Amino acid sequence: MYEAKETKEITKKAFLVGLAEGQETGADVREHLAELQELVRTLGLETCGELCASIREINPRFYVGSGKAEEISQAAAEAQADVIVFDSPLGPSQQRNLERLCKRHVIDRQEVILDIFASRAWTKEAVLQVELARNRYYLPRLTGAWSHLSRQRGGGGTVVRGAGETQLETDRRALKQRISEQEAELAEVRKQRSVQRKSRLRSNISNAAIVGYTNAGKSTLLNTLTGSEAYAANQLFATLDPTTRHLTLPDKSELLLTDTVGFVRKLPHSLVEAFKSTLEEAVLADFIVLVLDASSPAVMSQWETTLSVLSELGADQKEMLVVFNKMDLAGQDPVLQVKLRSLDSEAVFVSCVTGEGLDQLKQKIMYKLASKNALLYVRIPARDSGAIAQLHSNGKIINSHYAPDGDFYATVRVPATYKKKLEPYFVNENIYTGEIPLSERR
Ligand SMILES: Nc1nc2c(ncn2[C@@H]2O[C@H](COP(=O)(O)OP(=O)(O)OP(=O)(O)O)[C@@H](O)[C@H]2O)c(=O)[nH]1
Ligand SMILES: [Mg+2]
Repeated sequence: MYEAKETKEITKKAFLVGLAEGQETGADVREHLAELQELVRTLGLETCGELCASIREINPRFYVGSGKAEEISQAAAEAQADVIVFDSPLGPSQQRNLERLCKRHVIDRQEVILDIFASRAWTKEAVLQVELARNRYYLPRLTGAWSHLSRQRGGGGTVVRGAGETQLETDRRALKQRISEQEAELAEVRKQRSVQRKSRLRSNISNAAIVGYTNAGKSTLLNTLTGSEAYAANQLFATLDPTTRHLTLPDKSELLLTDTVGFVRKLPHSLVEAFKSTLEEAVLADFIVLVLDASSPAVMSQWETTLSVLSELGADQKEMLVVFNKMDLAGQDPVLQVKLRSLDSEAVFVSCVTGEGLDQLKQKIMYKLASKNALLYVRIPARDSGAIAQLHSNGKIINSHYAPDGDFYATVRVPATYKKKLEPYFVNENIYTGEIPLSERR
């Protein structure tokens, strides 16, 4: 299990606060707190107590009413907590007021997620994206007497919080400066990523993005299908950088599969913004392979979160292939299966551990590809050399030969949108074999 060494020394115990707002029930809050506990554990903190409450409206001073804030303060003191973690997003001044009242660090789910991302970021792009997201989050919080937990940890800390106003002003200016530098650097990275994408698009191979809640098994699925070795582990946000692998299906059709960063409830907006270029993989793919952990008791809300993040990215209308993973753990409970089917009647049930359902998944991918691509057998007359060149750049030639009279025969896979252009040359369309039929050979 992962442990953030630096954090362990500073903070050991976390007191969690979950609030039912609007239509949320007590069960919802407990589900959210169970996940928050997992997130906090990922940071190396142990949970020493928790408090659930429901609130009718958000109090501008403490987020909760002052009586409830007092209650939280006492309970955290009794539990000897080092830090209080709210599942709800706290504004900068609410956070400050709570810290003064409780005399402890007070953070929210968003900051926990930002810190996990910071501890996971290895590549230049991921480090840059996380630091930018953190700095944007910290800018309005750069004030007050409490030297901040995360700042002490020093992950993305570029500015040391000073004691007086003047120091504070200097810090703010420096942080703003750093943010605009990072924005410029990230714009450069985005440019490079779009060049890579263009070359992938030019390759005429369909693209699919694997998306889903964190820990659903996305990287494992990529590895199982393509035999690659992307990092997969039983931890939250194991993957921050997209990995693309080539998949050849039993019918010889091909696909580029990209594994992406996982989603979570209340993914901080600054992170979604900063990770846009990574998350755009989902927007730009031909279709989405949406993976869900069927064994998780929270599978329904994970489904909703995944769809809402996709909609925030503008990718909720994309074609999707829904995959319920970890069926070895979920078992054969018919009630669960009906519940999952109700989310998507076309969904595939798989287990990356036992291999169950993977053949069916490949079948479905093949059907998807067949609807996007056309497999054609064409004859291009010898005099039409321009058309032959175009065929090479727009499609994938599976096999070909020149007849004695110089005519060019080929079995090609082309994007469905290009098929019309080849109509004058059709010998046969929608053939399902890479072989040129004998009857057509001269
Ligand atoms: N039992 C079981 N475990 C699985 C299955 N698929 C994946 N896992 C495990 O689930 C954990 C998470 O898998 P990952 O592939 O890292 O999940 P991910 O969706 O890529 O997670 P992030 O990158 O953190 O978003 C790992 O410990 C896997 O071994 C499965 O079908 N059955
Ligand atoms: Mg992963």
